[in-house]
Amino acid sequence: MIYRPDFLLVLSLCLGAASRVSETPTSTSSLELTPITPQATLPGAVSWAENGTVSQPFSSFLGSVDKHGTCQCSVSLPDTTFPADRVERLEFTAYNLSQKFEREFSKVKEYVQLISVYEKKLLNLTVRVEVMEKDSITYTELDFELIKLEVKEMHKLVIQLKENFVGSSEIIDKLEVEIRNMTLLVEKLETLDQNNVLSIRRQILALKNKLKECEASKSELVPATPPPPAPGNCSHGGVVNISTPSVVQLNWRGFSYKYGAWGRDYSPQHPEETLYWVAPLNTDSRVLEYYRLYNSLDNLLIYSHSREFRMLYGQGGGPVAYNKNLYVNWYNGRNIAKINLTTNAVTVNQPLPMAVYNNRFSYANVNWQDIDLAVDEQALWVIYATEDSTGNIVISKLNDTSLQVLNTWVTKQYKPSVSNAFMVCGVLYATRTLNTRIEEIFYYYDTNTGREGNLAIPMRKMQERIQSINYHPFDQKLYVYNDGYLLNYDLVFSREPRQPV
Ligand SMILES: *[C@@H]1O[C@H](CO)[C@@H](O)[C@H](O)[C@H]1NC(C)=O
Ligand SMILES: *[C@@H]1O[C@H](CO)[C@@H](O)[C@H](O)[C@H]1NC(C)=O
Ligand SMILES: *[C@@H]1O[C@H](CO)[C@@H](O)[C@H](O)[C@H]1NC(C)=O
Ligand SMILES: *[C@@H]1O[C@H](CO)[C@@H](O)[C@H](O)[C@H]1NC(C)=O
Ligand SMILES: *[C@@H]1O[C@H](CO)[C@@H](O)[C@H](O)[C@H]1NC(C)=O
Ligand SMILES: *[C@@H]1O[C@H](CO)[C@@H](O)[C@H](O)[C@H]1NC(C)=O
Ligand SMILES: *[C@@H]1O[C@H](CO)[C@@H](O)[C@H](O)[C@H]1NC(C)=O
Ligand SMILES: CC(=O)N[C@H]1CO[C@H](CO)[C@@H](O)[C@@H]1O
Repeated sequence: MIYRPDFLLVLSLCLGAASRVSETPTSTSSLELTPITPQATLPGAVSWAENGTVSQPFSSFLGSVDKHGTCQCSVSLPDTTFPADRVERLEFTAYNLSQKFEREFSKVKEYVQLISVYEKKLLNLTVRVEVMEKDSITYTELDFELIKLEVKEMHKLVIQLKENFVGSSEIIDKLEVEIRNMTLLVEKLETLDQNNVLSIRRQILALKNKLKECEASKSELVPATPPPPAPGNCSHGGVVNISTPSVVQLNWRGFSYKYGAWGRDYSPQHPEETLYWVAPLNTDSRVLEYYRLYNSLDNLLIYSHSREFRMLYGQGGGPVAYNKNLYVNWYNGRNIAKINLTTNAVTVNQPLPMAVYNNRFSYANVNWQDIDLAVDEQALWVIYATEDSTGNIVISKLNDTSLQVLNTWVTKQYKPSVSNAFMVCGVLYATRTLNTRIEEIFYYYDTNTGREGNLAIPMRKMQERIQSINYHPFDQKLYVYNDGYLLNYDLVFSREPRQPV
């Protein structure tokens, strides 16, 4: 290719549309096009002249930017053979640049579309939450205000974003991720509510209404339930009844995590403090690896502001929290580990003397719970069995600092025929399965007196198997893990004090 000496090279990059949206491409182009500025002549320009008659660089240069922001450069070349290859490269660069810009610009357009879709979704969500609120059923415990707040915040964000849209695509990228995150959160909340809490609450409400009707029809015969004793006060006659369950929710790992435990930390110095823990076992029904902490029941209910920890490894659904420590049976042995709930560090790991483990004498229908820890008004306890006890339940009071056994009681109740157990005021209560809907508190052992005996307190349940039971002395509730669902029960105590022996 031979060009005439008076050849005028005009490079025109149509970047006008680009600079309207973003400033970066303009600066990028000026950078990439430096080879045609006078100071930086095309590298090796001299050598193009095949015969050194005129071996000088460009004879003149003109550059201007028109009112559309279009960059125009005019170069007059000396009388010589034109370096076509370099022009081609330049043209490629220009082409590359405009391509790149097209891509960026289309990305930006995509974001605008995405954002308007999110905006619609958010509006929809807000409306739906409002409809749910107007529904005749009351969801007092579910803090819908929180959800609404989040949605509103997202909405505000989207509007701000639209207004300030002339910013760089990097900021838009970040905001887009944030919005996507929040949308996901709200969507997750929504599905969780719809699938679990809301529908089960409806069932429970129907059940409660039926019970109320039933009670009303024989109200003269049923004595009013006595007021509960003061929290931590044990001057009552023990458990005589239990409420119907209130379903708190499905555990955070989902429906397939049927095994596990949950509860509320009890710190005798600060009994009113709220720290809830949820520990679904892995699906092998054995390994306790992950657990979550919530600083309030509201947070637990909407699965928010949790702290998640991993341990290596707990075993079974027997753990309990006491004084901001979690006590668990350590994997594959008779050890009990004490885990600091602030740091998740194992601070003590101590064998429980004589205890059997690994399904030697676990509970009926519940595996890997040979060692079940419990907390009540008086102490940290462990419920287990030994070969010497021939599989009967053994109760030991533990020093919660050192995990040394302080005292031990051997009962006459065979552990594998019990579905679970808990401690209240130094009294062990054991349950058994009557059918798929009803469990029964059928046995007690009082460590204060050494007395044991039978009870017949029916305990309704949502799912077939009670995986674990934990008692909390301050709210006097049971925390039950029922095949993946977290249930709460209120205990009813006898007003007559226990007779000392
Ligand atoms: C144009 O871009 C392609 C790939 O994006 C690259 O391989 C090529 O070297 C570029 N050409 C120039 C002249 O920059
Ligand atoms: C908004 O919600 C209604 C149901 O309430 C649904 O039919 C509709 O598809 C939703 N619209 C969007 C954009 O999600
Ligand atoms: C979005 O969520 C992911 C994972 O949940 C997280 O790593 C990321 O930091 C979040 N981004 C923003 C901007 O919140
Ligand atoms: C427990 O309650 C009983 C009666 O309500 C009261 O007499 C007793 O002093 C209380 N005990 C403690 C330790 O608070
Ligand atoms: C025990 O509690 C249940 C559920 O609240 C109630 O229906 C029943 O009447 C109570 N039984 C006694 C003996 O108080
Ligand atoms: C847990 O560890 C932290 C940090 O070492 C400590 O401040 C806290 O007192 C510990 N908690 C308990 C209950 O021991
Ligand atoms: C529990 O163990 C700690 C540490 O070994 C000890 O200081 C404390 O006195 C023990 N408490 C009881 C009641 O034995
Ligand atoms: C073919 C020819 O004449 N080449 C000459 C071009 O100019 C250079 C430098 O001026 C000479 O070295 C070459 O001999």
